[in-house]
Amino acid sequence: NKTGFIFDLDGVIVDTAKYHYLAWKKLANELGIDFTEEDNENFKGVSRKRCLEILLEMGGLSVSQEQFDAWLVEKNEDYLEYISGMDETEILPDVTKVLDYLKTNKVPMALGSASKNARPILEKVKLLPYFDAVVDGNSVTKAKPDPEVFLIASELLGVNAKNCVVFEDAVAGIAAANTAEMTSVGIGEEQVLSEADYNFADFTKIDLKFLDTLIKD
Ligand code: B16
Ligand code: MG
Repeated sequence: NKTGFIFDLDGVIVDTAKYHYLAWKKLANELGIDFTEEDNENFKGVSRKRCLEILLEMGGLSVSQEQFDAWLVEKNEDYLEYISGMDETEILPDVTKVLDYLKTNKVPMALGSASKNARPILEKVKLLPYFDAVVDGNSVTKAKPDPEVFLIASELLGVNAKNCVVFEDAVAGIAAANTAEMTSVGIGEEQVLSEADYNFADFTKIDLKFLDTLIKD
C-alpha cells in the first residue's frame, strides 16, 4: 500500500511558464495577435499543439498543416533559446527540500509533465536523479485533463493510482489527477485550483509533517 508522489514540472518545480510566455508572445505578435500574461494562464499544462490551436482561434486564423507545423517548430526553437541558460538556481523555493525529504524516506517519485522538453530541463537543473520515472509529452497520446500522464507514472512506479499524490499548478492537471482518483495538491492560487484536495501557494508553505500524513508504507 505504499505511496507514490508525482510532480508536474512547469510551474511546480521550475517557473518555465515565463519562458513559454515569451516564446508564445513572440509568435503571436508576428501573427498580429495580442497575447497577454492572462492569455498565457490558459496555456499552462496544455500541450504545445493545443496551445497553437488556441492561439490561432484567438486570431481567427486557419492555416495549412504545413504552416501549423512550421510555427510549432518556431515556437519551440525560441523557447529552447530562452531556457538554454537555465540552471539549478531556477528551482522554485523549497522544492529540493521536499524532494530530499521524500528521497530520504524512500518514497517513489515520478515526473508527470505535458512538456516534450521535460527531461533536458530536469538535467539542466540537476534534479533528474530524484525521479524513478519521467513521463512527459513524448510518452502520452492524450493531454491533461486526460489522466493518461499520471496513470502511466503510477504504473511505472508500481503504485496504485489511489495511493498516488500529484502536485500541480494547472487546472487541467488537477482535473487529470482527480479523474485518476489520486490525491491532488494544487500549487498556486487557491481560487484557481479550487478542485484540488489540498492547496499551497508554493512549496515554502508545505510542512514536512503534512508530507508524513500522505506517506503510507
Ligand atoms: P513543450 P507541465 C506544460 O508543462 C506547460 O505548462 C505548458 O505551458 C506547455 O505548453 C506544455 O508543457 C508543453 O510544453 O512545448 O515544452 O512540449 O506544466 O505539464 O510540466
Ligand atoms: Mg504545470
